[in-house]
Amino acid sequence: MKMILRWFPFGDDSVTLDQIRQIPEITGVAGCLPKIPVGEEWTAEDIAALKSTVIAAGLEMEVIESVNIHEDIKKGLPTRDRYIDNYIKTITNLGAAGVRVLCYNFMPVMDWARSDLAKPLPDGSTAMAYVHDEVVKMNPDLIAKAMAGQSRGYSLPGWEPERLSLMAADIEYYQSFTQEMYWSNMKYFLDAVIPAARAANVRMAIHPDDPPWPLFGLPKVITDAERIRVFLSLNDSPYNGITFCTGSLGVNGANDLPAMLREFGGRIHFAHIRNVRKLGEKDFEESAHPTASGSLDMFGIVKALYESGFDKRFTGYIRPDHGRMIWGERARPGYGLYDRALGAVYIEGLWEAIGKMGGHKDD
Ligand code: DNO
Repeated sequence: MKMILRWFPFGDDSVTLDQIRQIPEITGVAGCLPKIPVGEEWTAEDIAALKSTVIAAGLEMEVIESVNIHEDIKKGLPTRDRYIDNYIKTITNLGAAGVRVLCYNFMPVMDWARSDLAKPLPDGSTAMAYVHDEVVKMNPDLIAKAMAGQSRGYSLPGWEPERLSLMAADIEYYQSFTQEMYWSNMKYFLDAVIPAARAANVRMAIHPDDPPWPLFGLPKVITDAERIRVFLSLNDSPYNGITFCTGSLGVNGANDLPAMLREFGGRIHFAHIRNVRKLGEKDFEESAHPTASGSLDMFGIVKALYESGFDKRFTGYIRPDHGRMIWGERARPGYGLYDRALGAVYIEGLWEAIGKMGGHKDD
């Protein structure tokens, strides 16, 4: 297993690589290049600049997050081929730079959504929260403004300015879309990029939709076991896999996360491990990582991940996910240092205990 942390380069993160390196047992970061416009190639030079910064700090960069997919690909427009070509070049360049996993999403229009990026909790910390009725009452413009206004000046992944200006028109566009049309555009994308991913030895790992239910009439993709089954069958290659995000999938009470981990084990290339406190059927706040802090059984989840052979088949990249803001930290919402560091060490503790208690049946 390799524990890593998400990090945003070139001055766009309050957390430094030197700080990350001092978190016990952290081996590297999940890097990103949010300044490259969606749809453009990540050149070998761009990637080399990012990688050399990370390596110089004594960390690895074997995982990349958020090579975002141009909306024309999701919409299936004739212009998609140009953007798919760029995506293939990016995958090839990432593979050549030693990147082994690419975490991306196929959510229409926007990445994750929250109604509050800094909800005060009783212990004096703040956390991101989602109240469904509030989100549906807000039009997308208002959400975008609220997300930007609460982000303390940091860019939020998936909420890049060039996407926001087109948001209302894009949402309108998808109203006539069926789920089948969306699957078919996804298959077209996968069939084009997966052979390149195999050639470059980069495992593609799609991130679940967050939240995992319909919003603004947009199609949904990765929300539950049934849809993950469909997704994996669109292209059967082991290079077509998933990022298992417990916080995203876990707010849907019908999702049995340990059962899903056991079923999809061989196709899970990256794990985002975090807890959530469910406050209603579609309302939640992002709690601290331990089981007792939220609604998910983190022990059961990590045990199922361990027993699925996560780090036996392949490297087993894990990162703690969004943390609360604690100890007065001011950082990009969800991506401060302290609570994520606590999360990392908690997950490492579970991992060690599960291993020592028996771990793999064939050990
Ligand atoms: C949220 C992250 C996501 C993820 C993207 C991948 O915290 O897990 O932003 O990186 O969906 O494209």
